[in-house]
Amino acid sequence: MNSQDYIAREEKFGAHNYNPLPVVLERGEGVFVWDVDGKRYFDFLSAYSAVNQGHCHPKIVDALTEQSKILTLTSRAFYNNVLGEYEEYITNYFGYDKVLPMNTGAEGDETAIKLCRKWAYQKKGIGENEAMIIVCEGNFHGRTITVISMSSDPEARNEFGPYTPGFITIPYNNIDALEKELKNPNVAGFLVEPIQGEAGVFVPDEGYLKKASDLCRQNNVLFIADEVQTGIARTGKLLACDHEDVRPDILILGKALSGGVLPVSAVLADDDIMLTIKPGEHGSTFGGNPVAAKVAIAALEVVKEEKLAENAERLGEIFRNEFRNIESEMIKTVRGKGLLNAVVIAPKGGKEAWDVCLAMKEYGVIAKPTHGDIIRFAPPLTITEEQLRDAMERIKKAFAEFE
Ligand code: IF1
Repeated sequence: MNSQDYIAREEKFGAHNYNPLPVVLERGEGVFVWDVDGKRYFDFLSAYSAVNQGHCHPKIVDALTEQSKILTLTSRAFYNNVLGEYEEYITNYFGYDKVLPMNTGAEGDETAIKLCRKWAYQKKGIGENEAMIIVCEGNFHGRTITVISMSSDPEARNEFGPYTPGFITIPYNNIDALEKELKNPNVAGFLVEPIQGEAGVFVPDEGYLKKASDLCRQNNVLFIADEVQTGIARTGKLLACDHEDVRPDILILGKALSGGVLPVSAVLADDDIMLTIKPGEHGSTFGGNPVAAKVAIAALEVVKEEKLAENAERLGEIFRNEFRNIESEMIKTVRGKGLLNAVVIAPKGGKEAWDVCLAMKEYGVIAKPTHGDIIRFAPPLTITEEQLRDAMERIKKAFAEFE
């Protein structure tokens, strides 16, 4: 079978809810992936920041294989000997009293919303079914009905209604709008991405998160950070909130929490919030399973052992500087933090971001356009300076094709 055959088979038997770049991958190691013809690529998507630790990281894969030979799943109907070890590890790691383990990022967001609402009724004293959560325009928190009910993106929400009520939408990066809505006594939480990923790696003004979190505290409103994409060293700190010394009341993690080997998400909070959910009120068959627990410990250890946050910070600077030096009329804006970056593409002679991605693919770098005119650049955080410079040369050649 060649690439075309693989693509045709997916087209025939798979739902058409994606439009992938035409590359068929079969192997990954570190920052590289190989296609079915044996051609090697730098992976500049990292599975949407899930493989921050690099593809098939040996330590993480060892944790996966070792634990999967011993015990994979007990459900939460019984205790197991691994979950507590993970709970202790991750709560110490991020500095919270408790963790609630789930699987996908969207489930993490759902969990945070449920937790916020419980807290609103039990602790803040909001009337039954009256709790409101403030969210931001351009947000992306996943694909469930409640999560898309918070979305302002027509593609994500149209014709999926009716929608879940209880959300107030304000512009992102706008403190005045937040301050105004916080006057509403039924507001229980403010859910925010420290950098908006799907919106095109939109970095808010310096001080925005700090002011927002201070205002939430003053108004007895929970500051809830969705760090599913920005967390785990991606932006040059362990959490993107760390750039402003902000400590979320509820922290949502996913993606790289497993280094991309299986879906693992987590919600962290202190007892005052977390203990408002009682036995039987929330859960998941797979959440906190022994394999996920061992994998997440390994994935988090790798982040510290290999100093991935420091590497992301340093190489992110180099990436943006190098990119800004590329002479191309197609490069409109370069923005980002750490190794979460985006380039806004100005179309030229009918050629767009998609064509640039196809050209980069020919030169051995894969990335994906979003919103038509933005290319996200997010390599694994294990990338070395030499590898980054090699990839940059290839990216430059791709842009030169359009001059
Ligand atoms: C898709 C983007 C990335 C997320 C934040 C929760 C979730 C996500 C901040 C849900 C997921 C994804 C999912 C992926 C595309 C993607 C994405 F393009 F939409 F913006 F990463 F850049 N919170 N992000 O970014 O996590 O339930 O998927 O585990 O194809 O939907 P999930």
